[in-house]
Amino acid sequence: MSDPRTVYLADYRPFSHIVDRVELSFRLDPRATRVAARLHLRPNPEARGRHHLWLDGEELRLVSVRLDGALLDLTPEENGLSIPAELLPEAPFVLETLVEISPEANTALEGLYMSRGMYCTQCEAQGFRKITYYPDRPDVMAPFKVRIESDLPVLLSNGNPVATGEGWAEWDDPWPKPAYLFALVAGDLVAHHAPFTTASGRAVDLGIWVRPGDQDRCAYAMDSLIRSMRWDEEVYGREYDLDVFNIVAVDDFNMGAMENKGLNIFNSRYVLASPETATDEDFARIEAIIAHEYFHNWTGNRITCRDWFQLCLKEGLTVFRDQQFSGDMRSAAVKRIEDVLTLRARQFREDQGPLAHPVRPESFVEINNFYTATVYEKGAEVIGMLKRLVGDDGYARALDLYFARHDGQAATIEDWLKVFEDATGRDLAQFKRWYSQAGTPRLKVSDDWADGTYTLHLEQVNPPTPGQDHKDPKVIPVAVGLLNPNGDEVVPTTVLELTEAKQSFRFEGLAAKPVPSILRGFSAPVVLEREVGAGERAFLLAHDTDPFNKWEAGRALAKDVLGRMVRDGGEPGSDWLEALAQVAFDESLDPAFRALALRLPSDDDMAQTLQGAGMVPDPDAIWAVRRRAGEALARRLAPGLPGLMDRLADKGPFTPDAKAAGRRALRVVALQILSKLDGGAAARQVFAAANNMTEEVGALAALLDIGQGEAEVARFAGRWAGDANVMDKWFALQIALATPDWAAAVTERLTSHPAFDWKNPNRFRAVIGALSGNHAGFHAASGAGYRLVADWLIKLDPLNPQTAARMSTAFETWPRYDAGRQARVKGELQRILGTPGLSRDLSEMAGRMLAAG
Ligand code: B3K
Ligand code: ZN
Repeated sequence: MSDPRTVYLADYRPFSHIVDRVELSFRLDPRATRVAARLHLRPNPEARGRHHLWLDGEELRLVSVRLDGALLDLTPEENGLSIPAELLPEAPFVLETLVEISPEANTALEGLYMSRGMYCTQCEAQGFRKITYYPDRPDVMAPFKVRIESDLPVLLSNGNPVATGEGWAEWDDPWPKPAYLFALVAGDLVAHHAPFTTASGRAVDLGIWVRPGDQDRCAYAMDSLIRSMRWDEEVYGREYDLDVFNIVAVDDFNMGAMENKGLNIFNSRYVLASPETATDEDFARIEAIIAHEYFHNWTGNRITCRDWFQLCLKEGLTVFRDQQFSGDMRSAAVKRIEDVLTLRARQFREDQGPLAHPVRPESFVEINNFYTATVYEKGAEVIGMLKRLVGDDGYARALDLYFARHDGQAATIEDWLKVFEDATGRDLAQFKRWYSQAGTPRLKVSDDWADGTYTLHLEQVNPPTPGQDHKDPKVIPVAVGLLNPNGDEVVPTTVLELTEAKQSFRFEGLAAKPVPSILRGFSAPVVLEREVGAGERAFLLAHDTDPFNKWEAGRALAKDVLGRMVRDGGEPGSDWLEALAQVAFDESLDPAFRALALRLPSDDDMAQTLQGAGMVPDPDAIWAVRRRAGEALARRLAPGLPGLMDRLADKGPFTPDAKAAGRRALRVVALQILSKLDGGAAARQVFAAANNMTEEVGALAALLDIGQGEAEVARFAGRWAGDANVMDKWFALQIALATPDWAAAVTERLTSHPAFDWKNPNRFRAVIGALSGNHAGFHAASGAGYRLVADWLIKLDPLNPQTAARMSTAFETWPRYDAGRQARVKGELQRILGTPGLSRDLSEMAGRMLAAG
């Protein structure tokens, strides 16, 4: 799809000028904030020849422009200001602009906006142009000085504080940065402080800034920050580089958090936590996101991206780093399983539909639409493969070279791969296809056995994706181990490198035909296709020494069982039930692992799996089968569950660590299984006795899942009415667990609840996102789910196009389903596309999704 506003990677040109430094001065006012900018500029020798100067700018009221002190008479264009070449000196010069903006009217939450009386900014990717005229592109890097004038007590910006007085503050960021990392915050805030001393002895004042009253919910985020800083020193040799590091929590935010230099801004739900209000999942997410944004200081800020097509350079790497960190802080095996669950649920889903795109896209209309699971999660997987191929030492050498060679630069994927080539001597030309070819490869495996030789035949199939019909074979690292029929490992993990469409690998000198454990640790982001019987899966679930593949065997078994029930009816076989019972009550296994093993594949995962097998998934049938399988599992496990729950109950005071969280996770899974048979008795007890949010919300979910819990829903709302982050859970849960026929109606009822503040992105996501996530409810054959989501996207779009576009991915799976559902989705997408004044964001998304049919 080509739009007149399409931007292409191939069109990259260096900027005409160099910005040596930037001085900004803000006089804050809700309706008329004045922004004065002094840009110290000179022609860029790399751009060759004389050029005009283009400054991006949107929704700005230009008051004046001066060049070396002289007023210029210029009329801005809709999206920027052009200063003709003949007016520009060939020597360094100073350009001063004065503009006026209205933070209060900014509902898009991009640029400078207000959230409950506080000023804050979000500039990535292209929000700085809504603050002042500037070359808003990541390859233009400069040091910034900022002065803020306001009556509000706390005034923050990037870098180090320089001076402050009654009604003003000045900040200085010595590190050259692109405009997308600019940040400003002003508000009535209080800080939770802690000191940190870097490995080389720099004293850093850490501050987490929140609304008065929230300061006692910052301890976990602060602890996570300190551990992240230490870890980056120890594992990557990266130290922090300013005197202060500030984090601010805001309630209205389009995403999770933002890595602005020295001043990270966070969605409050990823900062504030106490045992009573945050689930263990929340604690883990806070730890991961605090780490992620902190790690960006080196992978993103010190080394940034040359252009937005290189987004995975910072995001894939930073996700990879935060996953390593969480693996080190918690159980690496459990973390890997969770990451693969997310990858399949979000990225494989994206890759199988109309929105599939390469890790490094080659064109876009709205860059905000490319902050995707492919860029982030698949981007991280690609780095994991690279590490596996060059080894841990090679990876460490390549990273050292990356930091040494590119510090202070705006780099590309070519630069990134070159440091691996230079550090390890390996040719990565073929590997680079992982960045340019979209789609999830399918890895077909068969084997044979003769005379002590076992042979694995591997074949990769790279299915076509939008705009990419033909694909060349990739380098796929396939980690394999072999087990003896008695369960001993005869060949420990070895990495086979599949580089051609088809290759065979031989293992010689074996006494008996082994059982292969393939794709250990999920060594590549592919779909493994191999005919395996239930017996072999159960064997691997019991004996595999690779924890990922142990879990995967149980997962595959569950999918086989559910898939067969959808196709042929019937009840789950005893192989599966017995295998799960073994795991559930095996006290030698980590409770967190057991909890994961007992979780059934989601409806959406089943739909994806059936689609992959060439079937048209029926959402109602999947829903019904999943319930029946859950009940069969409950009948098998029930006798042991109350005892298991007793053994898992917290003995001492609450701690958020992985071990305690794992016990609670298994306890809640056990409760949810038991509730299918006991009419909710145990869940009511747990709900009443809970001293932590994990069990409170886990028990509520157990009740809602069996169509009960009316009293608990009311009690929960009464208790938490004043806490927006907790109330988001209340909204989401009721919709997520509504039965298919009722999901749209429950959503509709909740959208007229007085606390449904649809302009708040968290609340909008909690409600509308929960409906899109209720597979059978969203895909109800009547089309009621589709219609309701489309109505709300159309309503949100004029105010907040970014969040509307992001949530439109609810529709991305439509080609999977039957003709009736397809027609209904297409109708809704056409209705969205036909809405007058639709944003560039949402029209690009709707257009791409429709192009599939
Ligand atoms: N870099 C930001 C995401 C910005 C999204 C802009 N639409 C947060 C992160 O990835 O850390
Ligand atoms: Zn990031």
